[in-house]
Amino acid sequence: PKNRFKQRMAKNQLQLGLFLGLANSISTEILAGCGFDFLLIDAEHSPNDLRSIQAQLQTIAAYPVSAMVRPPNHDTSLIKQLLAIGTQTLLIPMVETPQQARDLVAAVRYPPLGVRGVGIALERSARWTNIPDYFAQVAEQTCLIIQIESLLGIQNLDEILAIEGLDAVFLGPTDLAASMGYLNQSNHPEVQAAIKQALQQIHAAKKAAGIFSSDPALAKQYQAEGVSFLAIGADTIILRNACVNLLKERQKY
Ligand code: 3PY
Repeated sequence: PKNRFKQRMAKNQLQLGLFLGLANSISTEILAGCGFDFLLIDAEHSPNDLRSIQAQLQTIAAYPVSAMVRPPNHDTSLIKQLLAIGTQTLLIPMVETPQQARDLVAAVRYPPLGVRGVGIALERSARWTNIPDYFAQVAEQTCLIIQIESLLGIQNLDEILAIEGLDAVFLGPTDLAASMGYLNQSNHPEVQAAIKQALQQIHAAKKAAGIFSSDPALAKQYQAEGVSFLAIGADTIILRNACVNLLKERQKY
């Protein structure tokens, strides 16, 4: 299948998405029908495993929304499994050095460019069959996004951006703020200045940029600064807020 997220990213179209931490196909199916451009299945901070991720990929595939998966780390074997179960767009957390970025590019590509193992008879990505142009399709549709979310990552950004095979950079304001000594203060002027500067560097390298922001005013500012894909919330917090607000309203009566 085509990777609509990657196609829209190439055209610089604004895409809005949601983090999924509930780790279940029923809530994911409800959210898949809401009109988001992408849904990020998170395994860094949420209890998603390979089976829950695969079930959600199957669910999302029935709707006009793109799936993205964030593994908990850079483990090559895990990345191989995520690709095998049909992940087309990967968001890799905490990339800090050019070597890490090069290793990630190698992990998502088949030889000779990379080290991804070949086992298509067992893989959902190949639909368990021998599609004639499978390898060309995979090369075209796979989208590798790295997260820059630490001071070291920011310091190495230009060198990282020069590495071939990275499709986009996603900034993580919360972790970046923490690494700059401003835990839980992603609105701090120094953090905002670092984000603005990073966006300029990403733009100059002709790469797409994404970011997380649930604050509408900040999200607008990031868009003006060159962000084309935005995660604007998480299923967990939306569910909680909706319930808290419902109870607040009813206590009026
Ligand atoms: C961060 O802000 O650090 C993220 O990883 C996005 O949620």
